[in-house]
Amino acid sequence: MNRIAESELIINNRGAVYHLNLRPEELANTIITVGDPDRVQEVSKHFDNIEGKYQHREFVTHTGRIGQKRISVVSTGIGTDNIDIVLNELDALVNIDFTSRTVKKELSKLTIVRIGTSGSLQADIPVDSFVASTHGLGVDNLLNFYRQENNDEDLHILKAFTAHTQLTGGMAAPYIAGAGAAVLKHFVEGFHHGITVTCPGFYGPQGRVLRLGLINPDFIDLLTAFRFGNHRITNFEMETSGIYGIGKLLGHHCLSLSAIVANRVKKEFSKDSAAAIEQLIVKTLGILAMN
Ligand code: R1P
Ligand code: URA
Repeated sequence: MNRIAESELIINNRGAVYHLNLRPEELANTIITVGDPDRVQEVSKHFDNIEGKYQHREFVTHTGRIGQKRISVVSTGIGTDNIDIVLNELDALVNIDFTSRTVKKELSKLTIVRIGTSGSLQADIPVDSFVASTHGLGVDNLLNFYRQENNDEDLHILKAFTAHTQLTGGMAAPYIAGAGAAVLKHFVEGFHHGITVTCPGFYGPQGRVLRLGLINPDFIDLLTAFRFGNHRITNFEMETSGIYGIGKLLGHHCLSLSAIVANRVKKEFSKDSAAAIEQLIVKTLGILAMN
């Protein structure tokens, strides 16, 4: 077994992984990720008990229980650059022995569910509704640094998307990864399903113009118009493709859920986004506690 060097897997004086500041025993196998560090307490306030609170930089974790179910809620901050850190460190916490610094023989599968906010790309997916992402389609470049594994349907969607948007060359090559089917199947009633596009920014990369001009101002309309069989792009945000891409390569069950706070077709923003997020948190915890 190859020993992973101190420079590659950084463990602090507390015996905790570098960015997340978590020791293996401080993490549950069911994990909720949220972008906003302040949203961690909005999730953990629903726990029956909280056994530990941990923080380093924007990475806040609360671990506790709802009934018998042990759950950790972890903030990721914004963007797939942070997702690279969070997913790799969550996996290291369960699948690497911190004493011998070797990969364990028996690998564990985590259930990782993102509760985030997002912009709808379809007129019929209104603000304050919820989306469960069937796929994360990344235009953020993260997975292009890893050896990817795709099934045939994913590759067909990607090929159709590349032909439709002509998004190659100058910008990052798109990539795709599906949701964990074992967890997606519990999130049907009350959720729109569709492809979520993950962008490397909130303004230009999501077609928002404040003062800067865009190279491809039609990009957002192309996303709305894209169809492949029954698949369409429902929404975009900034983490899903990284979670699905890295999570799948590492063998975890991942799902991204979004409260729609903006509808970019109808040019509307939620009048009470906090209430929509609270509803999504309660609904998600109810489903996770039962499964
Ligand atoms: C942008 O405002 C942020 O909101 C969305 C995007 O993915 C991005 O992180 O998710 P969160 O509300 O989970 O942060
Ligand atoms: N988060 C995003 O990334 N985009 C939106 O439009 C809303 C939330």
